[in-house]
Amino acid sequence: MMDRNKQHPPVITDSHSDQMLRSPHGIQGRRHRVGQQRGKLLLMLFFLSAPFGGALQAQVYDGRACEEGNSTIKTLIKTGKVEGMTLHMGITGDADRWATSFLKAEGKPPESMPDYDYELDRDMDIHDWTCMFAAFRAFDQNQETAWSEGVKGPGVGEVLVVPLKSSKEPIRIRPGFALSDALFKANNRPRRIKVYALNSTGRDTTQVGLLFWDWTVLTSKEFELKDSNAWQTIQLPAHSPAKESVNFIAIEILSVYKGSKYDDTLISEVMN
Ligand SMILES: [Ca+2]
Repeated sequence: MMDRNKQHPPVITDSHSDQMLRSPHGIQGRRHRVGQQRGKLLLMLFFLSAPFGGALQAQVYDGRACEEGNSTIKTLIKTGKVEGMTLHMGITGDADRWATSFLKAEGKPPESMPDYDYELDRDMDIHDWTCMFAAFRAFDQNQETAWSEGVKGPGVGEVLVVPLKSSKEPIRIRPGFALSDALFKANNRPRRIKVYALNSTGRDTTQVGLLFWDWTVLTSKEFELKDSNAWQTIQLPAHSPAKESVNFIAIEILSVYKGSKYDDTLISEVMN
């Protein structure tokens, strides 16, 4: 367990954070499987401010540890409809519930993760550690962090849910582990994917985030991605969500380009 009374590092200024980004963090465990992610692991302000326009106010949170994926998403894309399945988006939100699985950190957590979220909260280390490859890493507006499926094998059939700004604009996707070309090649990249436009009719705003529930599939389409460490653009058929302000897609992995070292499939960023 983390020592919640530990001495906190000094406030990281911009110049210091740049230095820390270039330094080893002593993070062990499964990090080595996908290489060292540099420190911009948790920019929850970005998470909150986009794509929702910064409607939520930052408060002091402990951060919830990521524990398990959300298998109900598979029911949704299979049957086209799921009642309930409340997903929470916010600082203590369901960072691990927006995908059917995620790669869990293994080994001993570090004494302290870099507090890039310092101004928000001084003690989200357990969140930072356990959520290292959780779903929201694919929509944190940082292409150096990534969601990784967490099942045995390449993760065919695993699904990631992503919020988008628009149902009409093309979708930009950065497949694989974009942090470096070496890591991109070492790990699996999605090849064929099936993308589902989702609708959530149940919505609420709370002090600690946004809630979404009652889901349907509006349309879907398969795509073949290029094996390139670069942004790619896909476009779904026209569809009409109940509310244009926040939209969702689900991305199902159908096949992969095999990694040279690891059998984990990653997606670094999805947005529009
Ligand atoms: Ca990311």
